[in-house]
Amino acid sequence: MSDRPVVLSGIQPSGALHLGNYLGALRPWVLGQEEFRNFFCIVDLHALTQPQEPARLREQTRQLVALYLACGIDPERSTVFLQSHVAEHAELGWILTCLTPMGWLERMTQFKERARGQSAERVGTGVFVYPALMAADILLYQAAYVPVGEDQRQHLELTRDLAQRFNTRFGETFVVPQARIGQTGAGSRVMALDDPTVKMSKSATTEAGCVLLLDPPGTIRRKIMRAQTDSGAAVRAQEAQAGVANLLEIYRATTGAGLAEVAARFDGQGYGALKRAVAEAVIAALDPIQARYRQLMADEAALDRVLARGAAAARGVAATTLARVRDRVGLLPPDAGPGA
Ligand code: ATP
Ligand code: LTN
Repeated sequence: MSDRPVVLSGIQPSGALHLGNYLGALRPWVLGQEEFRNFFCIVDLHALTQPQEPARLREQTRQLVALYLACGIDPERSTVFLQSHVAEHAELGWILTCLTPMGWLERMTQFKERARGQSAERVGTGVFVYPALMAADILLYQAAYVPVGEDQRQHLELTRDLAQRFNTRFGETFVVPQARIGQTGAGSRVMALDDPTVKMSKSATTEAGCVLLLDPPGTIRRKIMRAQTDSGAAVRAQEAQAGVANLLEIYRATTGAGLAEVAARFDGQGYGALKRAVAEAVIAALDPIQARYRQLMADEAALDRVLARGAAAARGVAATTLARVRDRVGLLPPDAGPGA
């Protein structure tokens, strides 16, 4: 393997991707393709923590592969694969689950939010133990960095704690990974358009709050024009409240403009003008992605070939780590018997 630092990240195929996924995750991945040795996974086993209709899960998984590539992930330079194609994830996930105290998992905000208001009879156990599987995804590849949005910080801390716990108990085995959040400027936490106090999310927010990467231009315009703004009448970049601040951030992230430039352009302008500019900037950023996506979806066999190649490459690395882990914890190797 090359001596570039290893990066691993993943997205669940649990619904259509939105602008937050792009600005917080996919785009930073694309920008790091030269600098790092990259593993980009579609975490389909994680999607099973929520009820999924099988045909729909298959479809969303293919769509997500196409979107990875349409956003600029180059399978010649980065390893793109499905988590479920590399069985080592599930196996290391189990070993790490056994090392994870319940108290650590009970503190996870995402779990608390998903479980809120539901009885223990109804919340799937997968939602609870999921951070141990996420840790396995990362530690199998000895990743140094994990580029994610702000909402994943807590899961990354748990991954680091697990890596350290394993290393202390069984000897140095895992690289302790670092989260990379918002390294490329804006985008680490894109807020919902209709309620800028919560993050834009594919499952938790309303359709109106979320610009989907595949939304047609008219829909994008409508959603952004209806976005919640502040109680004032004109833009003041320095004193903007949540709604306007979010729109300014989206503008910055999609155009590459600096803070001063954005303030100079919009200060004193009405909210309508800001929204029109943001809508056009988002449409311009998404247009080439949508065109490329349509081309890629027209050739499913080519997408499957990318996944097959990615899984083979990923397995090679994952198997090496897992063999060491198995040995460290005292599991006999499968080829140790007579005649092996
Ligand atoms: P769900 O609502 O189903 O949990 P999600 O919309 O939060 O989904 P994930 O699949 O959990 O999306 O996240 C994929 C990646 O996108 C993660 O790295 C996550 O941190 C990032 N991300 C998600 N939402 C945002 C957001 N609003 N702003 C910035 N990054 C985000
Ligand atoms: N928990 C993440 C998805 C995820 C992930 C990972 C992200 C699963 N495994 C490994 C980075 C690295 C989420 O809900 N967004």
